[in-house]
Amino acid sequence: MRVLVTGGAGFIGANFVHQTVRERPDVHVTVLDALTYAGDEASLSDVASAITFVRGDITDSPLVDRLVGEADVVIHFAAESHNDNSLSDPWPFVHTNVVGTFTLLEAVRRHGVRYHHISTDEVYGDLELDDPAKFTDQTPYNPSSPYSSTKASSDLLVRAWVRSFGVQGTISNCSNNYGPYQHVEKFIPRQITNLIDGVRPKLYGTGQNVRDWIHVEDHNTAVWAIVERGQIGRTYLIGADGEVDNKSVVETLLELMGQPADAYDLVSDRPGHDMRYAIDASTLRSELGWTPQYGSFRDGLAATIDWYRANEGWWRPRKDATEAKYATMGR
Ligand code: NAD
Ligand code: TDX
Repeated sequence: MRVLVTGGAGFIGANFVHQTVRERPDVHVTVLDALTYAGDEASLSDVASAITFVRGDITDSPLVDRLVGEADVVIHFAAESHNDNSLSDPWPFVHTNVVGTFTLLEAVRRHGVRYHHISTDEVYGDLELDDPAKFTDQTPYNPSSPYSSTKASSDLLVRAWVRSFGVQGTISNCSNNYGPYQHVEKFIPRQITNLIDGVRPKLYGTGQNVRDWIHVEDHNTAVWAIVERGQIGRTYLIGADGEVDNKSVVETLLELMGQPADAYDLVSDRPGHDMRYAIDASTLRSELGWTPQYGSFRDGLAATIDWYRANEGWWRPRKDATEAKYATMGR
């Protein structure tokens, strides 16, 4: 099987490529990635000899057309992925998330190639802290940020291309991922690398916001389950019942890294900050037989801390520029 992975030099894509090379010798992976500030070819150095890497933009229609024509399946991870950036400069989000998805959909339509679309739970908006509900595939779309609205737009394009043009597509909406190779702009790696540098973690607002954490390896086993056994046209929600508030995440990191539990700072809140995400992944479990393997969030965080300690050469080059960008946002 020939798989075209867009965004394979980013966090989740790179982990997906590692997992695939490790566990599926019958699959040949081609990565298409523009290597934006968020992409790093070094994230694929361990598997470089086993894959084909193409540097290019998913809005480059002739390039996309050629690569899709050579693939059996397209798995579309590439995106502008960070909410804070989308608040200061939304255009790249429209370009990559909307125009890029359109470009891929037109190519899979021409070539009749199977397409899986990676998306986020943020398309559903947010939940109140005391709401017993979780997101399901019936929850109405209600995105809050330029990031989540462009992801929602891309999902709707997929649904239309499946219905109107018979594209063989599936969609997954996953909750917050953590694990190796995540950019230091994101919450958990930012705090781990701050602590390595002797800087106090920074919590937005009051730290009460809840995210539903899943280890990136579990996300990626779910993606394979959908690619292999998912029903065309369906949306699958991916989550591992991992709701934790941000303050508790920081307190656990502080404890695991030998600091007092209150050694963090509260900083100004993200505008429009979603309060809570929570995924009901029962369909994925019951229909596709998927189960997450990373049971303990605390153990997963400890392993992630070890990874950032052991791989300073990977994240260090991006740290100062990331913090400089945050300084301009007052966060
Ligand atoms: P990331 O920002 O770490 O990686 C994105 C990758 O896409 C980078 O390698 C970048 O170079 C590449 N890219 C960006 N624009 C491109 C373009 N125009 N052409 C080609 N390549 C381009 O993102 P991530 O966290 O790995 O997220 C991957 C996907 O998973 C995204 O679609 C995101 O919306 C989705 N998702 C992420 C999370 C999460 O917690 N990180 C949760 C749910 C869904
Ligand atoms: O320094 C910080 N302090 C802080 O309190 C940062 C960077 C974040 N936060 C908060 C904001 C969120 O409530 O932590 C939470 C997580 O923040 P992010 O890592 O920016 O993730 P989030 O905005 O929840 O979005 C993530 O999950 C869904 C990914 O970035 C998206 O790509 C994915 O779709």
